[in-house]
Amino acid sequence: MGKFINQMFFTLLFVGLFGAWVFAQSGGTFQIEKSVIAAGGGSSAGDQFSVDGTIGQSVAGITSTGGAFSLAGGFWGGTASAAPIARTKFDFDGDGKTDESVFRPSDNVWYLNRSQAGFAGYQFGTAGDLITPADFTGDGKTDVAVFRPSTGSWFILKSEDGTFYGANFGTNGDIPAPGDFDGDGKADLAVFRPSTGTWFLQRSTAGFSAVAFGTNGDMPTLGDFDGDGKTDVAVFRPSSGVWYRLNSSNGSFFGVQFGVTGDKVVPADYTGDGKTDIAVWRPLSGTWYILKSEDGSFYGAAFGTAGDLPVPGDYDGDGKTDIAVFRPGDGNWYEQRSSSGFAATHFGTTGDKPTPGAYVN
Ligand SMILES: [Ca+2]
Ligand SMILES: [Ca+2]
Ligand SMILES: [Ca+2]
Ligand SMILES: [Ca+2]
Repeated sequence: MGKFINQMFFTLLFVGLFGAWVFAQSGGTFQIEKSVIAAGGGSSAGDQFSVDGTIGQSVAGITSTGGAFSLAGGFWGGTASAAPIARTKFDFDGDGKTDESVFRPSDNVWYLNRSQAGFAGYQFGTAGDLITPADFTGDGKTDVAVFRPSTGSWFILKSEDGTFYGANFGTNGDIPAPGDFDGDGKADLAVFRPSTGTWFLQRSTAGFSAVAFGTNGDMPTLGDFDGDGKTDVAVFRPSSGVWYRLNSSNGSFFGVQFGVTGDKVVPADYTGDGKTDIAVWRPLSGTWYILKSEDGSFYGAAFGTAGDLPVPGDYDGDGKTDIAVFRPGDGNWYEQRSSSGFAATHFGTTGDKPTPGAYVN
């Protein structure tokens, strides 16, 4: 019917422009095979039919009938789909952009400079807690959360309604390493136990798992390196600068040397291909080194100085993690945003822990 309506449209257009130069459809019975998408309109008349009105989404559901035809408007097929949930890290308002945010140990308050919802402060946690912000509830908004080493307890402030819940998982000396290990959209409670080189995962859908991987002195490195939507069990070994991981997609082992002792591990998806890139920040020179997941090549970028804390995040929401640092001395954020360019923001003060640096070891 696309053709038919187009003909009809042009016919009417020509009628309008040239008056009597009429090109009309006529015949006994029309077979209308396709629908038009918007821009219908006008009318056409003949011996066996008469169609009036607009055919398109705005009048979908209406059935036109006549002597020799029946025309049913309809909605486009498929079921209504909800807007996709942004899965951006350290994004407390769920707008797809990482928010500048800090935890202040002196008053146990989380201060959030949310990119869309604005300022918020939550007193949550106590001295000695380790901050563990992640989206545990799966609504696309990062939840304020802490791990309490003294009791092996997690406390999570739900983004949905501001209530909190607690769970015991892990013990003193464990390094919290929450991630979405089963790929259901919810971060899972997880710890790495250096003393035995064991990961303990409490997966939200797939349940409990213990995985022997890594050794004492290793640092857990959170990311989805193989891009299957599941966080991979992975560590960085500072003594040798080697990254080791188990690819969640097929269980295969992978190791690569990248970085040296003293580097900060800052794995994230800097290139925007959906795979976490292995990356380090070297404090002495303030240099970022990023190993591209696409082709295994690497690049370096000088950004930040000694004493800064690396806070990689997607501050401009373009799907690529941006290199960024928090300067504890003055509470300034410096961001080299992949699409929006450089930005400097003051948020926080001396002694604050920037939440996007929560898993930077
Ligand atoms: Ca945000
Ligand atoms: Ca999960
Ligand atoms: Ca994975
Ligand atoms: Ca970005």
